Amino acid sequence: MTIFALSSGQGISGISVIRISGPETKTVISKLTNGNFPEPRVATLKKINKINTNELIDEGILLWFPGPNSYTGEDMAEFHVHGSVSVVLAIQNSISKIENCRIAEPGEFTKIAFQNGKINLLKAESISDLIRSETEMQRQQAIKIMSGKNSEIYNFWRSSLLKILANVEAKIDFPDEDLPEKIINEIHLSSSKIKSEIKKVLNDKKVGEIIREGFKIAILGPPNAGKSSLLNYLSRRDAAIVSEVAGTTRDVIEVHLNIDGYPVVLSDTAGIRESKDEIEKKGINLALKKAENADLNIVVIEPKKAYFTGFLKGLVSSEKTLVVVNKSDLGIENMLEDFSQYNPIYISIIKEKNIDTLISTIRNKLKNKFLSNQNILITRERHRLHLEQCLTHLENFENKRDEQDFDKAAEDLRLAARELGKIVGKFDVEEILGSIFNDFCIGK
Ligand SMILES: Nc1nc2c(ncn2[C@@H]2O[C@H](COP(=O)(O)OP(=O)(O)OP(=O)(O)O)[C@@H](O)[C@H]2O)c(=O)[nH]1
Ligand SMILES: [Mg+2]
Repeated sequence: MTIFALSSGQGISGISVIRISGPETKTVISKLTNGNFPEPRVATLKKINKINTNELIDEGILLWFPGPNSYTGEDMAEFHVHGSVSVVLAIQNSISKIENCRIAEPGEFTKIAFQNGKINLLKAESISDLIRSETEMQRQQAIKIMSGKNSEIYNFWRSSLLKILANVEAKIDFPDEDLPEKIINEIHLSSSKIKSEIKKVLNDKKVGEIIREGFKIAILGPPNAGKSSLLNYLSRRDAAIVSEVAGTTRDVIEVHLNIDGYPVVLSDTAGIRESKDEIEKKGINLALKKAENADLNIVVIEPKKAYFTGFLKGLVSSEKTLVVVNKSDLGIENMLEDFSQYNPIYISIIKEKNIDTLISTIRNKLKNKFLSNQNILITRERHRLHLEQCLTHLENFENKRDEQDFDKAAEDLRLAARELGKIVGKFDVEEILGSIFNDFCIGK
């Protein structure tokens, strides 16, 4: 099957790139262009016609990459045309009329590259991360994995385990020959060394995942305290409706921010109160869920209602909560409760007072959260699960010290090595392929 897709962004742009990969690539080129077939990897200016006619669609650059020296390993081509919706549609329409040509699924080019051994799974994932990266930190993390740093370490652990396995298997194959004491000691030493290295990587406060997904901050509090005003102020746009009506926000409103290079996902939520309104109740439930999953909760209240009840009372005693008293312009002298225990930050969004203190407090929390002295960072839950599984198998292995258990111990090692292989894509990959490539964009 030959696949094609718009690989550059949707909509109007200077240039659009349509990519083709598969055995019919040559046919596509011959049917859409006239004249000499282009030289491999040489940008060639071509008139691009509607299929089987001389009706011109556009003029553009054609690149021809014969396989296997291409991104996917198959024959590939790229049409660089004017970035117009109608030009792209006309070209795609013409290609789709050729037999065995169809539009690509999300991530399909990269999936083929992986299947043809051009890249490993970690690299495929990091390509997706790089495309999605919004901040410098996310870009650096993706490029580090893309260049193979993590793969090297996982592969090294895996090959060390396979070496141990070879020794254990030797014992099974030649049971009469005693393994020298030295080798048995080495086996245990090297397996426990790998175990402690994996443990160290797992004990990472999820920094890699937070970099990839963004540090999640939820704004919560009673209605009308100024939560939406705060979201708008921090994101420098009117993302949420602000009004003096209590209960304005119902849905969760999410904005992506870049604070000093740190990726942040900021959520504004419905004001929390007892409500009989079905829609408002749903909004409040969403707010509670956001609070649970957030890395930091900012609880906003106003001076005239400066007390916490119910859910908020529990939330403010949590370590991941920052208490903010907004509307300080209305006076904080008459606040009912002594708030010093919460270490609140007093701000006024309308008068733009003290918000810099709030921002620098958030900044410090971010700095601490993103601090890591790890050599490699886990960027996805998938990797974490495989590493945890690997540890379990290694522990099982270490618990089998008797000679008669050697064949079972060998199986534990095999399973442990397989878990590491799954991260890089060396074993049983079919079932995990779908879940990885599905969240790519089309054309990559
Ligand atoms: N005086 C004063 N009013 C403010 C300040 N910040 C926000 N307000 C006003 O407070 C009202 C409520 O603001 P919102 O941002 O909509 O409050 P909210 O917490 O999102 O409210 P809900 O969505 O209903 O839960 C609006 O009329 C704002 O203009 C402030 O610093 N001082
Ligand atoms: Mg609101």
